[in-house]
Amino acid sequence: MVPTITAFESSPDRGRGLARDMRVRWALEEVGQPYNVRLVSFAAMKAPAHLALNPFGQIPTYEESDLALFESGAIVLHIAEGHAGLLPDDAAGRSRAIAWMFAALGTVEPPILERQIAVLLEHDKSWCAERLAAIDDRIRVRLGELSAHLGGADWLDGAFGAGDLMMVHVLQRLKPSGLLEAYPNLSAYVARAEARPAFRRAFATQLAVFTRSQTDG
Ligand code: GTB
Repeated sequence: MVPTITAFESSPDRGRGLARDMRVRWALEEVGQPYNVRLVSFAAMKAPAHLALNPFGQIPTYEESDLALFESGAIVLHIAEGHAGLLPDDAAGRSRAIAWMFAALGTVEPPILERQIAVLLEHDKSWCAERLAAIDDRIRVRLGELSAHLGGADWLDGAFGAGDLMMVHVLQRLKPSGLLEAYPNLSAYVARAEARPAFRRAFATQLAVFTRSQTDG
């Protein structure tokens, strides 16, 4: 059965691929699984039909037969477990790849999200510059650690996989900050992932949604 995912009807990121449906689209493209997209407005996300899929009223969600999932990490893991291509065949390699998914979401993403909140919602507060500097320090610590682990390798643990997909999507949100540029191997890592045909297809599809939402008014 072709799964259906949800995405913003009109994404606040203006088609830059930063909303979390992008991770799910990318995973589906990597494994060659066709999918449908149901676009939802902000109002629809908070209405009972969507809350039945995601109690927090957010995108993305994933529906396939009688399975409904929310949380981008759980959705990407479900896709990776059901298809070849995003997780290694051996049990230890699979566990390590899942550890990298958790690392992306639980260790690297939180200070990056805090930064975005500070920039978007707290920029007019007297303490914002100080807070931003403290957050940036925390981000630099994580980037330094990640950069040291990656070294000269192409991917985090052998072949490209679900851990890289999640990590790259998390790092992409740092682009406007300029923080990533101090770590050339991480910038190259992100660029390498963005050159993957599956990434490009997923990116183009979500961009087309935004472009259409602008022309349709
Ligand atoms: N932990 C959940 C997951 O990983 O799936 C978080 C899901 C989430 O935050 N979804 C956001 C959402 O639905 C969209 S992606 N927000 C609406 C709401 O909470 O009411 C977050 C996002 C939004 C905007 C940008 N942007 O403009 O750059 C980037 C990312």
